[in-house]
Amino acid sequence: KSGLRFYTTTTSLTMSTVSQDELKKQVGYQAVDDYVKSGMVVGLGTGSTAYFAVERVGELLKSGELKDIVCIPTSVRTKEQAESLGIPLVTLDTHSKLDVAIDGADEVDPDLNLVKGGGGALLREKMVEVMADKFIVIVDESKLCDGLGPGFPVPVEITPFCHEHTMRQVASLPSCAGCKPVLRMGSSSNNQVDGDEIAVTDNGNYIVDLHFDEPIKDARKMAEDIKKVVGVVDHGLFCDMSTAVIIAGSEGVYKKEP
Ligand code: ABF
Repeated sequence: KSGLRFYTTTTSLTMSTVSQDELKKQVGYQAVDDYVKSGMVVGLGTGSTAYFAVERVGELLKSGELKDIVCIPTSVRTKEQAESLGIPLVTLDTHSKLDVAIDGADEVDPDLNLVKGGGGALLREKMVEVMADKFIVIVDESKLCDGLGPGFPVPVEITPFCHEHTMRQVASLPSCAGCKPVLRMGSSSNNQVDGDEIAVTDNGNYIVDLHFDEPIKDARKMAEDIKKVVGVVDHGLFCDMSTAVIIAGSEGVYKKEP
C-alpha cells in the first residue's frame, strides 16, 4: 500500500480471529494515542468506533497521562458516555476552535471524502469537525469504497416542516439523479431500526437517506447542490475535511492521508 504508514501488522493472528469490535477499539485507541495531547480541545465523535476513542480519552484522563483537556461531544449519546467517564465537556459556544476531532464514518472513498450520518448525528458532527485543526477518521476496512453512494445511503437532515416537499426538491436535483429518497424511521435517529414513527435527530429534525445504485460521480458538487435546497439543514457528505484516516484492516492498523 503506497504512502501508508503501518502501526501494527498481524502476525499469527489472522484478522478473521480478530472481532470487528477489536478492530474498532484498535483504531479508536490509536487515534487518541497519536493525536490527543494534554491541554487540547477535543471533538468526540459518535458511533460504535468513536465509542472506543471516547473510552480511551477517559482512561488516559483517569491515569493522569492526559491532563487539562476539554471535549466537545457530537451527540447526546456521546455526551452521556463522556459524562459517565468524567470527561470535562464544553460546547462550541465557548470553544469555537478545536485542536482535533476524532470520529467514525460510514464510507471512505480514495480521496478520503466521507459519507457520515448513519448514526443520525451528522449535523453536530459536521459543526464540530469543520472547526477542528485536525479531523481524524477512524474506520475498519469494511468502510473503504471506490466511490461513495452504493455502499451506504447519503443522509440529509431536513426540517420537519413540509418534509415531503423538501425530499422531492433534493431528489430532483440533477446531481442526485437516480437516487431513491427514503425517510428514516425508528424510535430514534440513533439506530436505523424500522419503526412506525419518523426518526428525530438530537436537533429535532428528520433524516432522508438518499440511496444510489451507482457511485456518485461528483460528491463535492452534490454536496453543494443539496446544501442549497431550502429546508435542508445539512447532509452526510464530508468532502475535503479528513486530515487522516486510521484503518484497521486485514494486515493490521494503518493510516491514509490525503
Ligand atoms: C458517526 O460514525 C456517523 O457519522 C457514522 O454513521 C458513524 C459510523 O458508525 P460506526 O463507527 O458505528 O460504524 O460519526
